[in-house]
Amino acid sequence: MLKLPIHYLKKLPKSSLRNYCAELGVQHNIFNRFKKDDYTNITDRVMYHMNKNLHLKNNHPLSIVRQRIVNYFNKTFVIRNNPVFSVYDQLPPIVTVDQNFDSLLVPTNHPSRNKSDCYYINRNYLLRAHMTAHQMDILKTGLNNFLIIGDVYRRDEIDKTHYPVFHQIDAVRLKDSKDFFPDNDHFQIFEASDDAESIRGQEKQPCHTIEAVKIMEEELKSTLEGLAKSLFGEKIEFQWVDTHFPFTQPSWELEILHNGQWLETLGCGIMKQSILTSAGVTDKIGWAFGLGLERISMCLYKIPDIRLFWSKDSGFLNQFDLDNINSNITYKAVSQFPQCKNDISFWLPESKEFSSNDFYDLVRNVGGDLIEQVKLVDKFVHPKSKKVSHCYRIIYRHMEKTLTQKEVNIVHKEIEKNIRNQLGVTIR
Ligand code: FA5
Ligand code: MG
Repeated sequence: MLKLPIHYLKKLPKSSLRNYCAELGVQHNIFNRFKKDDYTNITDRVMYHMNKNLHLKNNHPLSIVRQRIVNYFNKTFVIRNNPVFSVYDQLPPIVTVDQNFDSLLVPTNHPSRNKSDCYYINRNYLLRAHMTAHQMDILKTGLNNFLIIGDVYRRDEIDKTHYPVFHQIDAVRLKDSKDFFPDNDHFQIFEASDDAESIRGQEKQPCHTIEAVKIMEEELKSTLEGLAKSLFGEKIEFQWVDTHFPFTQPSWELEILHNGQWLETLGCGIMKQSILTSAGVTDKIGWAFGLGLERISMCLYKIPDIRLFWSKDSGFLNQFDLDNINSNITYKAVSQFPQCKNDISFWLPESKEFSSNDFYDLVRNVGGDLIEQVKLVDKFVHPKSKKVSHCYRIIYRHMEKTLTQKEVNIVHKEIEKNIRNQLGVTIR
């Protein structure tokens, strides 16, 4: 059995959780116990981050950006002075494989399902890898406009912009034919087509009329451009890039120019009609998007490192004690402590699979937030034995003090010991 951390169970807002789950018609699995199996790969360090609710914390930059985005939607979409978007921001992060993937048409062989990319509790449950995992449940309640906000978990590289836990806002907006032109009874959203849904890429889905799709695309893009301008100012430079998601078609990404580089901030598209059909919605077309709160917040406040969002240092948090959440302040580094670099080289095991993400997790598990970056710097195949060697550079930096090489060596040795035992590698 997997023991969930006590702080997670203690701090759960049980009543609100029960209400949400009842409202959604789902039984929440936090009340279940979780059997471990061959898929279990969730680490203690990741569990430690569960239910911290940074996106709801007073004066936290993620919470400020969340509020500004919700405010933008409440201002932009109103009927008779009432905001139309419902907000879900306390859904707990344990979801089923069905919620995270199947309900969203993610193919069974899609790489995003791999053990090396997700934190699985067991074969049936995982920590959600995106907020879209709740889309189907909320659609089934009959809502047409909603935002879903929370923490998501992915096994990923380690650097200044990637952390195994980050936060997303997802949105859905549905319209029926009357919502397009209230005075026009003849406007059609759907057209008959013999084509299967399997056409990919940027073409519209065969069941939609081109007029409906174009109007939806225009509303989606102008909504998100308006959001970018409301956050970053009118002068923000952005570009749209075509992309692909299993649950939308066509699909796009919005990139904004940040420090001279294009940074992906969100993915979006026209919702796959078969998802709506499965949710019991037969007369509407929808758009959806998902954006990363850390990315936006890092650009907005010039926060240089994603680990800072988890800092308990008052030097960090006090800077976001704002009188007006719309003020665009610039984060000032409390102080910059030096990095320590240590390399680690090893032969990969011959009889066992090796994934870099397993290595990254282990490094993070042992070194915690002392780890700033881990990079594969060299790969080498021995010409005779055909054995494969990897060399990684681990960069250590404490956010609040200077690390000595001696302190780093202790952690580094511990990492060596752990990878030898757990990953079966041979240190060179
Ligand atoms: C998704 O997660 C889709 N569910 C988004 C979506 C929803 C598309 C609904 C269409 C309809 P993606 O993996 O690209 O897509 O992540 C969305 C955003 O989350 C990214 O644009 C980025 O801003 C942020 N993000 C993704 N990975 C990370 C990471 N490792 N660290 C910080 N932010 C990340
Ligand atoms: Mg993406």
